[in-house]
Amino acid sequence: MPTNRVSTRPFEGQKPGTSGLRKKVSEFQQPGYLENFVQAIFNALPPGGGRALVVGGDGRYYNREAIQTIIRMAAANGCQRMWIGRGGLLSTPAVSCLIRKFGAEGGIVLSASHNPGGPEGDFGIKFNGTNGGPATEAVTAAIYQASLQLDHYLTCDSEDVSLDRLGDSMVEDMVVSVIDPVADYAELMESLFDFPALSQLLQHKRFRICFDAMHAVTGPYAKAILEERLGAPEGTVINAEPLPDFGGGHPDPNLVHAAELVARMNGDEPFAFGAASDGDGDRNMVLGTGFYINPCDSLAVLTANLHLLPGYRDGVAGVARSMPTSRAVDRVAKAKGIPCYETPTGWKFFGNLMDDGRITLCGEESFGTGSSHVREKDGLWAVLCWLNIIASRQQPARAIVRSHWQRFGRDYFSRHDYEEVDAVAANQLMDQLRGSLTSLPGQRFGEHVVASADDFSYTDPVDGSVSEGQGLRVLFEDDARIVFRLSGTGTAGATLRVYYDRPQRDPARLELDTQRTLASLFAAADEMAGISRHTGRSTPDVIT
Ligand code: G16
Repeated sequence: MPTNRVSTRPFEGQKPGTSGLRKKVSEFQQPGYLENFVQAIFNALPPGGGRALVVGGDGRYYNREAIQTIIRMAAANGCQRMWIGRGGLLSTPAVSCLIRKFGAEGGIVLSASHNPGGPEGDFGIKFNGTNGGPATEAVTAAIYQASLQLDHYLTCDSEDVSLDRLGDSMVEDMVVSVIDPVADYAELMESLFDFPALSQLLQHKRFRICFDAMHAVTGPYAKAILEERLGAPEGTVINAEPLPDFGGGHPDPNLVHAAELVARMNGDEPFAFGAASDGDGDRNMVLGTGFYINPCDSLAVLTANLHLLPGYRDGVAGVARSMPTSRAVDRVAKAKGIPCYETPTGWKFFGNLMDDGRITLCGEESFGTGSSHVREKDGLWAVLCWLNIIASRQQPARAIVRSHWQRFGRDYFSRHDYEEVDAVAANQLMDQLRGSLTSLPGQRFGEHVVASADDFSYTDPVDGSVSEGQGLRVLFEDDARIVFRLSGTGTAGATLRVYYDRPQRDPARLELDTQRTLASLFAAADEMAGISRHTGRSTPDVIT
């Protein structure tokens, strides 16, 4: 079959953000747009690279069409072997699992994560490397450079591959295997957790749970593992069918968007535990009865208890958190005498630390938690961790968190997002604040006096690479902290994220209202950065 060389010209703006290239579906549907980015991936790989790839997506609108394009282009670019999840579905952690299991040279994930889908929604694509993790900064920079130099892409005229039938077929010289998207991932989970104990817990009459798959990719995984393998009652997983538009919802597992889960948890049925996952299955939100567990606390609690789980009996080598994530986990690491790394936002920064054996566990405030079993954050894994800890300690989630706070103290944490802000105004805010950083120490904002302020820069301890400009952080003398950064995952205007955290050690002050506890910091942030002046907004759009 002949290879077609199709002339093209670079598109502007194919620079990957925090996690791959995310744009409106309509932008991806422009002739040559997806093709250019895929060709840029192949051009950026080392010679002979990309011969064995795992490909899958979260099932959002345009997933199937994109996969057929990628199949033809991969064959024309010399790929020999490709594994695709049936129906074009693979969760992001499952892609990572399969790359590692098959020894593939990488993978292509089609997802815009928690962003809405459908013809008017978002689409995304990212490349994962041989370790199963998101491409490093050096690789994404190479992909971007390649995208700027394109004058052609390679494809072929093959028929569409049937994505719904398991089995192998040939496209040029490439063997394409359509595989069960769940089986290998489920096997990995079984090797990490105490499945008999989980079965007993989930079949207990007085321990009902609710898992909201939000009509996204985790549905089939959660049904297969929680209901079919572990015997949780049918209906435990709600919104289990992946839909191209996520049923019109916003597949972001937080208290606002996982509204059905929250309503059920607060309803008449006595649920002991609730959880939700996002579009591509890498994020998680966990809830106890009448109790929201902040992702920063979740990371700290998992770090303190991971040794209880069969796959982690050897202990935790070290932990890492993204810089804006609260410092709750730092104290657990200190108590355990293990290292704790502070990385920039983005899962790609954890990969080297895991590959080098420095960390076992990592997480972010953005509802991401994961371990070295794969190189992505993993929503369902985090839920199984919690359930296994509940089973092992024989305590409800709420009691586990409360006793954690009693032992380690609590870090009140909240993130305020100002979405679709005018990009020029958002950059002005950041530039002005950056310009004032050196003069901030010593200044008082209400009850808080600034101790230090900087623009976070990270030197990877493994390869020595330096990532600058990763967020403005302001630390106060009372140990409270504010972080300002612009999101790297939005697709319209700019999203300003302001992160607040405030440690509390007084055992009598561990159950206060978070927003009220942090209110004086909100005022300080507005005074120091002029949030309302620059954005024209008096309140954030999303509070987590
Ligand atoms: C991605 C990254 C995460 C990051 C999150 C938010 O997650 O993998 O590391 O924390 O975006 O990034 P930002 O604050 O730049 O928008 P996901 O789940 O969207 O792939």
